[in-house]
Parts: sequence; structure tokens; C-alpha cells
Amino acid sequence: MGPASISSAVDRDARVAEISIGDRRARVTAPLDGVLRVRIRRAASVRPNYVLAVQSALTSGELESDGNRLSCGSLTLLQHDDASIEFQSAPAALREEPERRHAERLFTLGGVAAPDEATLTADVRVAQGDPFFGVGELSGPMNRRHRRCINWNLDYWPHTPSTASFYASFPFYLSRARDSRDGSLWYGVFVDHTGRSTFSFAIEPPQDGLDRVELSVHKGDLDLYVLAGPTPAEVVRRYAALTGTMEMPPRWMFGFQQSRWSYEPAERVEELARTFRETRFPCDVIYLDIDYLDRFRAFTWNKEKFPDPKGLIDRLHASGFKVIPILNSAVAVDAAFDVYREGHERGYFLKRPDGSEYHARMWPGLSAFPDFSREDVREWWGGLHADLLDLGVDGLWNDMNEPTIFADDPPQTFPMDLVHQDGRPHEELHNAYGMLMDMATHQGVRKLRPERRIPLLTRSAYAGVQRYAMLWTGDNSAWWEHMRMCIAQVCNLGLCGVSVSGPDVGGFLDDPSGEMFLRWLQMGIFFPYLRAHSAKHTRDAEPWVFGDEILELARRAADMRYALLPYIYTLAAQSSRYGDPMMRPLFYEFPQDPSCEAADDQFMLGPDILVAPILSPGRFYRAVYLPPGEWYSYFGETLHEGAAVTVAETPLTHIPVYVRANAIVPMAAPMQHEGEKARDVIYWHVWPSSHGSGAGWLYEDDGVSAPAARAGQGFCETRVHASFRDGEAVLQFEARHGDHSPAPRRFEMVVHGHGRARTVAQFEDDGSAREIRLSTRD
Ligand code: MIG
Repeated sequence: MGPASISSAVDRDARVAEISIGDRRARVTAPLDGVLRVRIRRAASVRPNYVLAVQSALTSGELESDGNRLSCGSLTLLQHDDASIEFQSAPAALREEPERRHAERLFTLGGVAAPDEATLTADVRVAQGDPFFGVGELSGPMNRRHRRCINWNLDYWPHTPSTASFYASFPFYLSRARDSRDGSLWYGVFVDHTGRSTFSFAIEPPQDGLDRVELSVHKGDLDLYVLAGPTPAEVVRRYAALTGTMEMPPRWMFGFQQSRWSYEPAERVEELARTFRETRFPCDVIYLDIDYLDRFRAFTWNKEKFPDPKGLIDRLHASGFKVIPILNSAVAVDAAFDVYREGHERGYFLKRPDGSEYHARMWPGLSAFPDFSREDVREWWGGLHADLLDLGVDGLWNDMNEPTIFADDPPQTFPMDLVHQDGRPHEELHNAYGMLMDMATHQGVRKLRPERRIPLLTRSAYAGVQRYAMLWTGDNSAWWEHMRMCIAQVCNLGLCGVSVSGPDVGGFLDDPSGEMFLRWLQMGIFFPYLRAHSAKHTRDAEPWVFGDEILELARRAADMRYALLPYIYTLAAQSSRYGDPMMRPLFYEFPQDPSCEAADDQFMLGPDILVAPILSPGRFYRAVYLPPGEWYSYFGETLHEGAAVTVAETPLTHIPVYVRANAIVPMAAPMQHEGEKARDVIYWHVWPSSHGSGAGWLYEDDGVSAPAARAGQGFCETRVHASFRDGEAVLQFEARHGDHSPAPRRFEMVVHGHGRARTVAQFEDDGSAREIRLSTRD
């Protein structure tokens, strides 16, 4: 039994406390305000876990002890006499109260079991019915209740709702303590483990009114972080403070992007680009999938299909396209191939325990694989991108980095005993491999082009990957079920720090119908990352192949995406600053409304726009849950009372989109591609209420320069506050802040409601403060 008092166990200088959990000892530290880290060692003789997600040893939290309590900010750990520990936190409603110490229960950690030699399992008890969100891109419902999630990176398809492992692992979840007084006590749990971990959420029936969560790690320590809320937004910000935020992507990364496995040869790529411009369908990026490579060899070009890559890329640039080629980590074993020869001579490839170089089959045939856990190997690999950058590629795309190998039998990944840096077996950092490759790519291209933002897309990842790369959700299928699934995937990724992600629009495997393509696009324009992609042996799936009606409606949707770019880019800036996800589940914005937790076929883009996509064929209506407050239907311009279900009419022309009353959203005219012309008008769209206030925000920078290359701040912000009364709105623009100077432009106020949108005022924006009075009457 553990001691009832832990005050005596606190080492103030080391900012560490020793506690008991069941029959085990644990070390508690306070990395950040509102975060407690509880590390349960497997055995003193075992090497501590490999660390990748949490970059530096954070110790900025204040660890306080009082009798049998330890706390850090609003988060408290209470040791019970039976050696279980309980986590508590202060709900939002009590935050300002004098009794700041009042806290309510989040969960109890009853003990830590070692069911076998390799496993440590934390036994967590929560109130019956608590929801669980996060855990990355796993398929299935947004709420992970009744799921066993195996955090183990694998290339496995086609996915079903119960596929337990995906390409990327994020051993992090958010939950809401159900018995909290005001129902909004959210918290997060992160198990930092780059080996295999398993989260089982309420699989068994509840006992004594409690559900059980099992958090298991395979090998290594159980390294647990508990993050206080009380809102989901605060939990996510704390997680971002632990694991980092993304760098600002280039602005064109938010345009429409087109891919296929593969557009080849070069003429077909050029024809594709031409067709985009001829059909006036906006597009910013074209991808080159593996067939541009010579025999799938990394950093080569197939000279027959792509005889003049520089010419091709130059011409694509001239018509406003960016180019992103794919790369795998597999390196063909061939002494005549310079990348292999160099890597081999320097001993950079992964080795078996007997010291021999590990080889396996992959796209290039028999291959060797760089050991990205070594800094020198990462530097070497990063440097290999020099030629691609000289040719003018604009971004990079890392695939198959789970890692995947071609084997006759599963698991199609590395043997567990391959030897990494410091003799670590692959088993201990399997989930880190993809992210280490991303780190190599990101740091390499940053070094080669310090002045430019060069976005990286990755398939595999681990917690913290947002520092290096954005994600797409891998090989989905052209199924309505998969179209629905990606809402939960991208929302849960956002909660796990990855703000920019998206699915293959239209589905990768199988053949989409025109209707499916359109509906997917009508939804996809509200996702942070928007790319259409499809597999070999599937039908063509570009916007124009489904006939004129689909093309016209698809173009309308894509135009809306480009119109929204000022808002979308501002959301990206907020992500890069604070870690706020661009796309969010409803409960993120309305944490006190449990009905939002079930609405996982809807989502929010930022704080103001709610999307309820059409997710099955032939639908001419759908039910939409509107959270508390007032909402405008975007297309119908009608006002709806929230905390209610409404029915939206949804002919092919309609996307059920709603905007919060009091919202102010900056928009612009559509373009064929980012940078096609100057944005000489910013439209401030205003959705008034009869009384209330709102705010709008516009972030701008040059869209391409990396922070290091910018003098001063290199950005500017325009903020506007509005107060609404009957029939009138007062808009107060603050003076523009920041040192980036946008090109001269006009601000136009567009007021919504009463069945239509109308421009009611305009002025030349010179960055100075200004007050505008508007009529919001019909
Ligand atoms: O074995 O590069 O998920 O997007 O088109 C398939 C070919 C390899 C898997 C990726 C997909 C890509 C495909 N790749």
C-alpha cells in the first residue's frame, strides 16, 4: 500500500515527486501549467523510452504538494489510501470562483498491471458513458468508445470501421468527465510511446457505474501525460505546447490540388494542366506519383517518360501550377546506383542484429532502408533533395514510410529486431520511422532553401509530426462510407495536433460516380487540405470527366473554396501560432452541449462555419443538428434557431452550410490559382443578429517566405469587432497591426439574411482604424 502523504516525496529542486500506483512507483513532473507527467518505469534496468514527440525537457509547470495531493495549475493528482490515484480538475464554471481549489474528478488510475513480460497496462476508471475522441486517423465513429485502438503504423487496406491500426499513430485522446457540474470538464491523456501501444475504451460493460479504459504499452515504460482543459480547445493547446505546432504552409497549399497514380508521361501532365485552365477549374498543384521515377529509384527521373523535367516544371509554373513529386525511403540495392552506393559505403542503411544490411522488396525491387533515427543519415537524405529543388519542385510527398515492405505474409513491415541508433531495436521506434523520415526531408529542404516554405505531405506519422509535415489519410475507396469516415479522421487528427490533413477526394481505390465526386468535393472544399487522387486501374476522375453538369457544379464548389481562402489562411495562422485545429468537431466549439458529441457527420471549419455534407446518393434533404445559438443557412440566407434539428434541402446544387449569427468572415473573389491576380477586394461577410457582438480576423503575409527569410514579423492582421442592434451593425476596424504591407485594396461589407446577401458599404483600406455603421435591414 502506498503512503497517504506524498508531500515528503517531493524533491523541490528536481521538481519531481515519487508516488505509488498500486504496487508500483511512479515519478511525477510538471512539464507545463495544467499538465502532469507520470512515468511508470518497467524496471530500473530498462532503458527509458525513445523520445520524439516532446522535444525538450519541459519543466515550466509549478509542482505543488499538499498532504496527499500534487497539483500543477488547475490539474490535481490525489493519492488514495488504496494506492489508486485520482486526477481532478476545475471546471470552466468554477474557474473564477474564490475556491479555486475546487476540483472534480476526471478519472482514476487504479493500478498498473504487467500481464506478461512485455506489457504494462494502466487500469483507468471513468464515469459510465464518457466519450473518447482523438487517437489520430483511425476509421470508424469519431467517438472511440467500445473501440480497441492499436497504435502501430501499418499500410492496411481497404479500411473497415473496425480496422485497428492505420498509417499513423497518435496515442492521445480527449475525454469529457460526465459527472462534472456544468458538463464541460474536458481533459487529455497522452501516452508517449513510439513502440506499440493499445487503447481499449469501455469494451466491457460498466461496473459500479464506471467504465474501464486500458492503456497498454508493449515494451518500455508507461509514460503518461495528463492535460487539463477545461475546454477541448484548451486541452488541444496544451497538447500543442507539448508537441509543437506547424510552420505556416505556403498559401497555395490551400488551393485545389490534383493527383493520380500516375500522370505520365510528361505530355499527359501538360495536357492535364491545360485542361484545368481551359475548363476554368481552379487548381494550384499537380502531383507526380511514382512513375516519374526511373525504376522507382529515389531521386531519379524516368528519362523516357520525363525527358526534360526542368522544362516541364517551368512550363507548369508559367501557367500557375506548383509541382509535388512522391518519394519512398526504399533504395534499390545496386552498386551502380549512386544513392545506394553512398549509403552503403557510409553504413547508413538499417542492419540486422548480426550486422548485415537489411534488404526487403519494395517498389524499386530489392531495397535497403536508411536509418532515419541517426542524425547523420537524416542530414544525408535531406541533402539528396538538392537536385529536385534545383529543378523547381515546390513541395514533397513521403509515402510508404510506415514503413511498408512487400512481403507475402503480414506484417508487411520491418522485422522487429533491426538495429537503430544506440542499438535500439526497431520494435521500440517503429511508429517513429515515418516521422523521422519527414524530419529528414523537412530539415534538409529547409537547409537547402531557407527562404522558402516547402510543404511536405506524409502518410505515416507519430505525435508531433505537425512540426514537419501535413497528412493525407491514405488509401481510401470510392465508397460513400469512406466519404463519411474522413470527417471523423480529419477532426480527430486536428485534435491530435495535425491541423492540415485531408482524404483523397473522390476515393483512391474503385470508381467514383459523378455524383459521388461532386458530393465529396462539396464537402472537401471545407477541409484544410483539398486534393483529388486516385489509384491505377481506376477510371479517370478529373472534374471534367463526369459531364457538363457535374463540371459546372464542381467548379462552383471549387470557386467557393478560393473565395474562402482569406478565412482559411487566417485559420492556418491560428494553428501555427496556438495549435488550434482548422477543422473541428462541433463539440470543440460547443463543449457544454453533449448533443454535439454525436454529430459526427458534421463539422466546423474554424469557429463560424458549420458543414453538414451529403453522404449518400440521391439525397434531396438531410437532417442537420445546429448547436445552441442562431444560424444562417449559407445558401438560403434564412435564420435558424439552434439547439435543434433542422432539415436542409439538398439538390445537387446545394451544400448544407450554416454560419453562426454574429460571424464576420473575410473572403475574396475566386481565382484560377493562388497569385493569379492581386486580391484588390476583401469582402467582409457579416451575418447579423438582433443583438450581440462578433469579431472577424484576417491574417496576411506574402504566402511563400519562410519565417527566417522575412524581415521583421512579415505578416499583418486586420481585426474587426461588430455590435449588433435591431436593424443596425457597428463595425470597428482596429488599425492594421504588423509590418507586412498588402497591395492596395478595397474593403466591402456584405450583409446576409432576409433571403439575400448585399453589399452595404465599402472603403479603400489604408490600414487605419475605422468605424462603419451598417443597416442590416432587408
Ligand atoms: O503501393 O505511389 O497511398 O497515394 O498513389 C502503393 C503509389 C503506393 C500508396 C499511396 C498512394 C500512391 C501509391 N502508393
